[in-house]
Amino acid sequence: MPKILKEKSLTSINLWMNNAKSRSSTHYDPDHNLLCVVAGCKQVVLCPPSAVSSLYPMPIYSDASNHSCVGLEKPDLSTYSRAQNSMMLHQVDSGEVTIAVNFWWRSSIMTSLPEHMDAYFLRTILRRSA
Ligand SMILES: O=C(O)CCC(=O)C(=O)O
Repeated sequence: MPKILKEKSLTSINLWMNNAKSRSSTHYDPDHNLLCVVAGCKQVVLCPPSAVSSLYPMPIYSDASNHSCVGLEKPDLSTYSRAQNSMMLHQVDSGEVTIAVNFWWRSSIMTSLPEHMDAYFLRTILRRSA
């Protein structure tokens, strides 16, 4: 574990592996993480919070409300016209063989919302009931 994280109270550790070029969706994460590339290469595009409205976040009631409707490369400007002003959130491109680990810890926003998963479970229950 990286020494700079020794004061952090980690909530999870994820392993990312791919054997062909890949691209993540454009999204934000409610918690913080440090992404460490162990082998291969990643390119991360980061966008400021001020760009969010230009990136058409998925509806808050959807299962993926932290994801964008548009990709960063060649967005469909006829449907998502504000995307021409934006770079946003983040998207990760991985090289052909890449292994990475990321270490996650609670953001202050998530710490102050300990029941944050309630909305997700409520949505899931309502959808199943409908
Ligand atoms: O490494 C990846 O492919 C995705 C990582 C990511 O999206 C993240 O750390 O938030």
